[in-house]
Amino acid sequence: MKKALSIDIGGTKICYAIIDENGEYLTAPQKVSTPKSAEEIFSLLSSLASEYDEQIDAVAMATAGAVNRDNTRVVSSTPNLPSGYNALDFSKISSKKVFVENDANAAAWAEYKLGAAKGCDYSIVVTLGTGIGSGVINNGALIRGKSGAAVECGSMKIFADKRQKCTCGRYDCWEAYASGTGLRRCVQSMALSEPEFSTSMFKDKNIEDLTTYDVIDGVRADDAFCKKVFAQWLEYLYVGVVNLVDIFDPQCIVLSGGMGEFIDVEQLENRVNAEIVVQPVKIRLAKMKNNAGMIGAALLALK
Ligand code: BMX
Repeated sequence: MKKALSIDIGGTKICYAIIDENGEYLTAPQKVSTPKSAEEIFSLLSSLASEYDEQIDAVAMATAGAVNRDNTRVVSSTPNLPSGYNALDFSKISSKKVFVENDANAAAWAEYKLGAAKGCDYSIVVTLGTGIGSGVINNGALIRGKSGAAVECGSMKIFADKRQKCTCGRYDCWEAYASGTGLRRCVQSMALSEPEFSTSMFKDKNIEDLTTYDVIDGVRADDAFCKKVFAQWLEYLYVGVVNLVDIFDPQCIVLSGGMGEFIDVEQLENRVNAEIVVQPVKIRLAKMKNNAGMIGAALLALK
């Protein structure tokens, strides 16, 4: 049975584990904070690869950022990753095969092979985290595009009149509204505009300190203001999902990320199906939660 050291690299944390070609964990996933510079990330990855060198056949990486067609490096990324990251040649971290894939593409592969999209040769995974990631399976294969970078749908524009700047420096990317970070922006701006904030459980908190977690806690506690914020965030999510379904005509869309459990998936599915021009779609929550990227990267690396 072949094994990979699989590493998921995000802007805030790096997770890793040894995973076999069936997607089973051979070691418990471990988590470390993402170092602040590209050089430190590279040396951390190199030392992990040498630590596990004798136990593995390959190093698999799921990373934020658009990955090249050779699956060796990132070709473009938002400032959620440190400057210099795109220049790193990951094939140099180990003498073993190193396979790099975009985190959401890897998650899409894992959900297709083992999770919520199993059996759906036409499926999409949307990851709702710091940014919005997406991976599209078309006829049983990932859509890669001419440079490997296809379907960075967090960068899809949802307004044309420059309402909100995105972390990438452009305006009105979908992820500026419907990511986890988007929910934080939403709560902070609605705290200024919505009368319900004055009776909210968070009314005494500094507006700039309101977080995504506050909204989630408020929704759990039935707080009217937080429910209104979450409903607005869901509208942003809905708009993007409709666009994706009309473009790719998938059998199912899988939503992944911590906010998933608060989404009324059935209601979202009904609304989306009432709007689209293609045939009806199923909307599901991810089965593998935050580990899908690591598992998908390992499956792809050992394929
Ligand atoms: C951004 C982009 C994608 C990534 C997605 C989810 C960067 C650094 N990231 O749209 O490549 O798939 O975020 O990333 O360019 P996460 O950080 O939310 O996991």
